[in-house]
Amino acid sequence: MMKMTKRPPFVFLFILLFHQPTVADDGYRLWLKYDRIEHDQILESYRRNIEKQFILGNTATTKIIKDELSAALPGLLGRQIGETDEIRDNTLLVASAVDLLPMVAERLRSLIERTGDEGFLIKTLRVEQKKIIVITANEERGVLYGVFAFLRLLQTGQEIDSLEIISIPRIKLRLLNHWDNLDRTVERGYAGFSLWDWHKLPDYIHPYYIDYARANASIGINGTVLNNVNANALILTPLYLEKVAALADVFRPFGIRVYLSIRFSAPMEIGGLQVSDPLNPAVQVWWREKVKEIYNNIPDFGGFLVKANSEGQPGPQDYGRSHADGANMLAAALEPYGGVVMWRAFVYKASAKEDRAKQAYNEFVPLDGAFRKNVLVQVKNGPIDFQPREPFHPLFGAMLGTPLMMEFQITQEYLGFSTHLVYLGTLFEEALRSDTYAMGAGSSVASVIDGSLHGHDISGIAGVANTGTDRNWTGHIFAQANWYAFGRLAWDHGLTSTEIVEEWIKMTLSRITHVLEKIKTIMLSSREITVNYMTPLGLHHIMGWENHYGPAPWIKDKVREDWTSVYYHRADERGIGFDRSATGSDAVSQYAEPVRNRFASVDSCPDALLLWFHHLNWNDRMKSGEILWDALCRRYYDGARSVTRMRKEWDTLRGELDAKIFTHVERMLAIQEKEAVWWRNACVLYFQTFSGLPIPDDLPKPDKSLQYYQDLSFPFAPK
Ligand code: BDP
Repeated sequence: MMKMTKRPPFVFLFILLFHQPTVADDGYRLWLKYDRIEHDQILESYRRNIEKQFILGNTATTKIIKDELSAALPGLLGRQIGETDEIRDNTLLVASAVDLLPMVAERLRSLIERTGDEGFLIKTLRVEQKKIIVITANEERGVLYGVFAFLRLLQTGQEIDSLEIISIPRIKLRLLNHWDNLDRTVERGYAGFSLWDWHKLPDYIHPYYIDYARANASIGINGTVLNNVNANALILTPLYLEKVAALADVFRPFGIRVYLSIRFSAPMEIGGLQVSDPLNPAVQVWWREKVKEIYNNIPDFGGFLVKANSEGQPGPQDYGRSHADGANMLAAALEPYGGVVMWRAFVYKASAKEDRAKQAYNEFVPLDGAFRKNVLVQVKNGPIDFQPREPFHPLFGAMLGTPLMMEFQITQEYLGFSTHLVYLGTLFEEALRSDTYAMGAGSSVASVIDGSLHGHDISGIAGVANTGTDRNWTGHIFAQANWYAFGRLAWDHGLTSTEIVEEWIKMTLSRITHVLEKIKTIMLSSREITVNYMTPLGLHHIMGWENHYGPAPWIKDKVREDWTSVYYHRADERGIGFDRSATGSDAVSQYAEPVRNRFASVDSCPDALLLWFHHLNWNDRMKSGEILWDALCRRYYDGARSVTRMRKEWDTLRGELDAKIFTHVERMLAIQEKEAVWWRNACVLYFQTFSGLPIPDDLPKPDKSLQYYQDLSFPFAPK
C-alpha cells in the first residue's frame, strides 16, 4: 500500500489559487460575450468614457436594456459602472426620444428624426461642460438596437471618444423562418431539437427563449416564423395559439414579432369545412374569424408564411384558383390588423416537363400586380433550391409591381449540415449584389428586396434558421456566424462580408490580430472551397437522396424526374451540364439583358455557372486552356485539398483560443476533410464513367471504387 504523505494545507491553497480550471467556452453565449477587453489603452479609453450610466424609461424593454448593460459593461470594462440620475461627466445616457431630458432631446431632434421607427442614434455630446454618450431612438426597440450596436463597438475595440452614428435598417421585415415541427423535430435541422418546448408551453418559459431573443435583437432580427413551412394545421388551434402567445409575450419587448406558417387546408382539417377554396365565402369567413382569434391573443401578431401547391402541400390551385387568389384571401383577413402574408414562390409542378428552374417565374410573373398591398412574395435566392451556388432567381428582375422577399437558407442543408465550416456571408452577399438590370444597370437584388428600386412600402428578408437545442445553438460554432451574418446583412446589406466576419470573430473567438487574420482567411474562402468539392462549375442538386447527405450524382429513376441528380447534371458520353440557353430550356430568357446574353453565351458565362447554363463536351476548352474534364477534376481536387489546408491552418491556432472551442472545430474540420474527399472521389469516379478520360496525372487517384460510394447508405441521417 502506498504511503500517504500529509501535505501542509497551504499547498492545497496554492493549488486552488493557481490551478483553478478556467470555465471552458461551450458557445452558448454566441457573439454576446462580454469578456474583459485585453488591450490596456482601449480599456483605459472605455473606462474614461463610461464612468456612469443613466438609463431612462420604465418598460419591459428598458429592463432588458438595463440587464444587458449590467452584464456587459462590468464584463468588458472589468469594473462596475454605477447608475446615476443626473448628467455627470462621462455618462452613458440611454433613453428613447420621449424619455430623453428636454435639453438633450432639443439638441438631437433633427438627428433623431432621421432614425425612423427602428433606427437609432449614438452621439457624443457636451452638456453643461460634461461629456456624455447618448444612445437614443424614436422607439424603444431602436434604443435596444442602439445599445447592442454600442456594445458591439466595445466588443470589437472601436474608438468611442467622439461618436455620431445613425443607423437605420434598410429592410423592414427581418425574419428567421424556423422549419420546426410540433413534435420538436426540425426539418433540415442539424443542431438538436426545436427550441420551442411546445409541451411545456405556455406555462414554462425556458430561459433560452430569452437568450434567443437577445441574440436576434442584437443583430436586428425583428420577426420569427415559429413553425415549418410544411405546416401542421394544429398550430392554429386554441391549444397551440395559447403557446404561441406565450412566446410572443417573451419576444415582444425585444422588438420581435411572431408569425406562423399555415396549412392552406386548415379550414378543412381543423375547421370542419368541406373545402379550402379561397373564393368560397365560408372559407373566407373561417380565416377572418381565425385571424381575429389570433389577434385577440397576440395583438402584434406579424402574419402568415405560406407554402402552397408546392411539393405536395395544399393550395388554391387545388380549386383552380391562382396563387394570388390564395394570398389575397388571407391578406384580406390580416389587413385590418396590420398583418402580412409572405407567399412563397418556391413552386414547381410534379407533372411539368418544363425546366424546374423556370417554373416559379412562369407561375408568378403573370400575377405581378395582382396581389393585395400586404402580400410579399418570398423568393429563394436561386431558381432551384439553396444549392452551394446558384445564379440569382430571375423573379428578382421581373416582378416590379410586387414586393419580393428574399429567402436565404442559414441551415446548411446543401452545404455540409452542421459539420462543415462554411461561412455563408459571402453567398448572401453574392446574391444581394447581383445586378438584375430590371431597371437598367444598378438594379441589384438588394435594391429590389429593400423596396427602393420599385418604391414598395413593405420589404422583407428571411433566413431559414439553423438553431436548435444544441448547447452552442447551431451545432458548429462557425454556423453561429451564418446566423449573425444574416442578421447584419438584413439590417444593412451594404456591409461587406469582411466587415461582418471581423466583427463576428472579435466578438466570438478572438481580438488578437494574427488570430483574427487567420480565421478571417478561413471563413472568407470557405464557401468557394465547399462549392469546389461539392458542385464546381455550376453543377447542382447532386446530393444524397431524401436526407441530402453527401454526394449522389447517380440518383435516377425516382418518383419525379426533377428530384433526381441526373436530371440536373445531364452527363453523357459527349459531355455534361444543363443546357438552359436558347438551344435548351431557354431559362436564360427569364433574365433581363445584358444578364441574359452573358449567361447565354458560353464565352461570357462565368465559369462558376458554366454547367448551370450549358451542356459542354468533355473535351471543350475552358478559358484557362484546359479541357472541361480536367478542369472539373481540378476543381474537385482543389476543393478537397483546401479543406486540408484549412484544417492545418486551424491547427496553428492551438493554444491561441479557448481549448474547448479549438477542439470542437478541430474535430469538425476532420469530418469536413473526410467528407470533402468523399464528395471529390464519388463525383469524379461517377462522371468518369461518362467522360472515359483519365484523372490528370498529377492528381492522386481515389483509393475506393465508385461502387463503394454508391453502396453507402445513411438510414438515420438527419433530414
Ligand atoms: C427543400 C427542403 C425541404 C423544404 C423545401 C422548401 O429539402 O425540406 O420543405 O426546400 O423550402 O430544399 O419548402
